[in-house]
Amino acid sequence: MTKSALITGVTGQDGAYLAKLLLAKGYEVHGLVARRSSDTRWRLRELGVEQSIRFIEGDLADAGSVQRAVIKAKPAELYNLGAQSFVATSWDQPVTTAMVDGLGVTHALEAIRQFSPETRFYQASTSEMFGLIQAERQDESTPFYPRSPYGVAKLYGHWITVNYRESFGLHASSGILFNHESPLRGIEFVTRKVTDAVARIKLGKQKELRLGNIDAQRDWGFAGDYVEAMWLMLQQERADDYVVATGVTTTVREMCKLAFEHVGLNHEDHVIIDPQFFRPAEVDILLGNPAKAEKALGWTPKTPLVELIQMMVDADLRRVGRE
Ligand code: NAP
Ligand code: F7E
Repeated sequence: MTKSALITGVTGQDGAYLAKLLLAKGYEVHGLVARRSSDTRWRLRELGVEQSIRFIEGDLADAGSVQRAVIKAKPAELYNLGAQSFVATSWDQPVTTAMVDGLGVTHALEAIRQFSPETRFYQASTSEMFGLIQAERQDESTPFYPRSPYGVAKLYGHWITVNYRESFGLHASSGILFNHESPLRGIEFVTRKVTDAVARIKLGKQKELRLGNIDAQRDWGFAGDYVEAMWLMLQQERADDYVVATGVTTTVREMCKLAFEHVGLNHEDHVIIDPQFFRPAEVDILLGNPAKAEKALGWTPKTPLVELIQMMVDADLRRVGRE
């Protein structure tokens, strides 16, 4: 029998890759989409899956709409990827961030608890919950210390997932994913901001690139690899929490260098430090230990950062070239 999946955040970076993965596995894929005044489906078009998705209108902040989506899709698996996911915005819109990224998780879990308790649930947790790191390499047992309203809201979402698993026996898993990028990454995130700028500078459409704290370090992987880990979590007999990371950390500065070098340019000739991109509180360094996911799920990251950045620069060169 065809399995049904419901993805919240289906129009986002991960939603698009996950939809493609599930469709390839033969799932019927439903996507919860919030009402927007302009088109948000470009990623689904780029991956060629827009026509195959059954869209259901709804908003994670609106409990009734999430319930109706669960009743309509009758999903065997619900992937809760919808979120206000940009950390910097979370200081400007802390309440929206808490509503969607925090309470929105409860809305999804409640819908399952009341109307579809057999549905398996995936929560998109994040390395931002580690924030001011309490261990050199972060794993599932590392204490959390979020540093942004986003991190705080996500921590609530994480614990409510654990709590519903323990309270009601739901098959609810939380993937603690470290930064993952792709050519479909939103332009506001640092990797894509850099690769888009590199393409524009190379093609003579831009001269400089303004960045904030380029000494920050991140454990960056490829989104296409990471959605496989999400799926694997929901195929396990028991629900659990897993860190998904590469185990390698790199500064923003070094990531820039890789991107500029790929087109024969020197980042030092173009990058300008601009205080407007510094954050009220920073996560200085993240470095994940994915040993549990590797052992229990058989998952390993496949794409090194240099390959990922080159893939992103090449995609942006093609896009900017078409403009
Ligand atoms: P993204 O590209 O920003 O996508 C977010 C998605 O959430 C979009 O489809 C967006 O819809 C949707 N959304 C926003 N507000 C909503 C609402 N009120 N109701 C329903 N949907 C809403 O994020 P991503 O990079 O794919 O990340 C996916 C999830 O993983 C997010 O929960 C993020 O916080 C988490 N995460 C991401 C990373 C990472 O490095 N990418 C790491 C750890 C965890 P619109 O298109 O209409 O705005
Ligand atoms: O910043 C620094 C910035 O916005 C990375 C989200 O997917 O991953 C993402 O959150 C680092 C930070 O991602 C600029 O200060 C310097 O230290 O690409 P980012 P993020 O904040 O790590 C986690 C795991 C998530 O869960 C989130 O949803 O880069 N940085 N200069 C800059 N960052 C941006 N955006 N722009 C700059 O100009």
